[in-house]
Amino acid sequence: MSSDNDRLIEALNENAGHYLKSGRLIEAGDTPFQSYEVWDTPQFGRLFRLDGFFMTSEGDEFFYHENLIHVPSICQIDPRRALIIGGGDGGSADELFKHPTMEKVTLVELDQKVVDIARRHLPKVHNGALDDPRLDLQIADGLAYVRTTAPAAGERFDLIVLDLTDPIGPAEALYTEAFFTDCKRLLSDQGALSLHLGAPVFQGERVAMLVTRLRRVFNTVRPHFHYIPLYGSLWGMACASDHIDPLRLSPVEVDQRLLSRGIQQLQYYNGDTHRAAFAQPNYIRQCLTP
Ligand code: AAT
Repeated sequence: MSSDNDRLIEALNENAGHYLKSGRLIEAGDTPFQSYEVWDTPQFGRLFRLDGFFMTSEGDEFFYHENLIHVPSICQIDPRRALIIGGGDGGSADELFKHPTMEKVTLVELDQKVVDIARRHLPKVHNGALDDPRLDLQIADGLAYVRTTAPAAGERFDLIVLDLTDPIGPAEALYTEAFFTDCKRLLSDQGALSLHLGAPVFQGERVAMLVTRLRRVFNTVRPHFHYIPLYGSLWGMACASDHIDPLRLSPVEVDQRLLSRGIQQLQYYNGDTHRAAFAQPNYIRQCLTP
């Protein structure tokens, strides 16, 4: 048995949580916004935490980023412009650039230090996406950015990705009905919002509340669920849109689109996982029924 001080522990609620053996500390410090640590862990290699919460790791990042990005974007005919709020590690941008029609990804990250850390320590998470010429990197508060941006009709976003810390503490205001409404204003006529919701088993009220808020703003809200190893649990995500519905694509159509777009190197996502992610056990259906 290892002692508590070689463990990185994350609480999922006040009664439960999970841990990973820490391994070697590579860098730690405080930014003007949050504290950070980069570890080299035996289970997942490089691992990044903010304020003591797991953000991403090079060993499991594909579970999170592939589903957050490809579930909505495969439903769009030609995803061309995307906005990521948060996501300074570059993992979401990397997945977006796999769609050959992608012309521009605007990434609005609050904390310059997160981008610096990712460039230095997390190359297997961003795979160079942070230096892709199609990336428009802006260090700013996503809340203010979404409120004040007024793109011309042809410059609206096909996808807005909330790749944010959990809706407790600083990011709380980016999970409100008002913020979702501001995001909707920026979406194109194939537009969708993609975000993560939390752990239905351990944070059921949070997941249900977010789905309710999204349903007040968007016509079609499709929660989907994936096991995310770093987060220690089944994790909810949602695709919210007035234009696309991920349930309309069959597994075969998803696989055909992946093939025709030349997206062949994914580690998680395929037509079967796309469809399966929307299959909800009864207790989750009940949790999500208003
Ligand atoms: N790609 C998976 C990693 C993240 S990190 C979330 C990012 O959101 C952090 O870099 C943080 O600095 C940024 N962020 C927080 N608030 C804002 C804001 N207001 N505007 C812009 N960026 C912000 C997601 C982790 C998910 C954790 C699940 N438990």
